[in-house]
Parts: sequence; C-alpha cells; structure tokens
Amino acid sequence: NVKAQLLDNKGIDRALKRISHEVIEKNKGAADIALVGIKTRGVPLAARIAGYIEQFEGVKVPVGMLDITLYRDDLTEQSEQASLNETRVDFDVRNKIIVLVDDVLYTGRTVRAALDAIIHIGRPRAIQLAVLVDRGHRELPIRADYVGKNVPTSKFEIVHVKLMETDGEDRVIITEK
Ligand code: 3GP
Ligand code: 5GP
Ligand code: MG
Repeated sequence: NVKAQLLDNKGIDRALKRISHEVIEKNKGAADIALVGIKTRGVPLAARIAGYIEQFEGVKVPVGMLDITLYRDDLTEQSEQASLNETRVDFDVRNKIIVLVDDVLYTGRTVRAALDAIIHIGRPRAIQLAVLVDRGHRELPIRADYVGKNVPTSKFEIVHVKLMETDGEDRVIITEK
C-alpha cells in the first residue's frame, strides 16, 4: 500500500546535484572535502555526490564508508544502541571536511554512532551531514546540513529509498506500516 511517491528518478538526481552544489558553496570549493557513506544506501549516494562534485569543480574527492547497525525489534522501533560493524576510510581524515551521507535521517542514533567512529579514526576539521530524506522524529540533538527532501512522517510510516545500485530503480516512496 504505497501512500505516495516522494521523489522519482529525476527528483533524486536534482536533489543530489543541488546538494553537490551546496557542499561546494558552503566550503568554498572541494579541496579538503571527503565523503563518507553510511551503509547500505548512503554509500551509492556518496559516490554519486562525489561524481557530481568532480563534474562541477574538477576535484576528485575521496569516498569512504561506515557500516552501522541499529539493534531493533522492528523497522521503526530501535533500542538505544547503534553499533559499528565495519569502517572503510582509506584516506587521512585529519584536517578534512568530512561529509557524512545517509539515505534517511530519523532518530539521529545512526549518525551519532558515525560521528563516534570518525572521531575515533582522527580529528577532521569539520563533519557535516547530507541526507536524501529527513523524516523527523529526532531523539538526539543532530541535524543535517544538506537535505534532499524534508518529509514530515508519522512513526507508523516507512520511507522506502530505492536506488539503481541496490534496487534497480531510483525512487522514494512512503508506505504505512
Ligand atoms: P539502508 O541500509 O539502505 O539504510 O536499516 C536497514 C534498512 O532498513 C535500511 O536500509 C532502511 O532502508 C530500512 N528501513 C526502513 N525503515 C527503517 C527504520 O525505521 N529504521 C531503520 N533503521 N531502517 C529502516
Ligand atoms: P536513525 O538512526 O536516524 O533513527 O535512522 C537512520 C537510519 O535508519 C538510516 O540509515 C536509515 O537507513 C534507517 N531509517 C530510519 N527510518 C527509515 C525509513 O523510514 N526509511 C528508510 N529507508 N530508512 C530508515
Ligand atoms: Mg540508511
């Protein structure tokens, strides 16, 4: 029971291009930028943003990934914990401006764990956050610097982010649990 389509392939592409321009604008270029995607779907999103930044600015930005699992009873009720499974950050984070990338921002617990993981590796100059969808319901004082689409949701709704790389199509839909 699809309630609504939030973004089609063109909508996703426009949002990612805008975010790429915003990253360049906010940081006055892309010289010290590095992207870190949060698995699963934050990873292809980070790769796409890196591609656009290179296209727009002529600068190749490093891309890494973090795998963070939320322990939870079901899809929308997580327990307190978010744990780090795997880190693949093969560049020096010191003095870099790290842009974390995730598909959906919800309670903020995943991002909090990601911040911990990055700071454990080294001391970046700054860490920023880009998400395709902000669905609200934060439980921690965390906000995104770059947002594809703000979607006020109820706790009973689920945002499905489908990407070419993982799902064979590009679209974002919302369903009722
Ligand atoms: P992702 O790994 O691409 O981010 O968390 C595992 C997957 O479950 C996520 O994919 C996400 O798409 C999906 N998911 C859907 N609703 C929720 C939710 O409310 N919480 C969490 N943690 N994941 C959800
Ligand atoms: P948070 O830790 O902010 O509660 O949740 C963020 C993570 O949980 C994201 O990586 C995202 O994958 C997942 N998540 C939370 N809510 C949703 C949702 O409605 N849809 C999808 N696709 N993922 C969600
Ligand atoms: Mg995610």
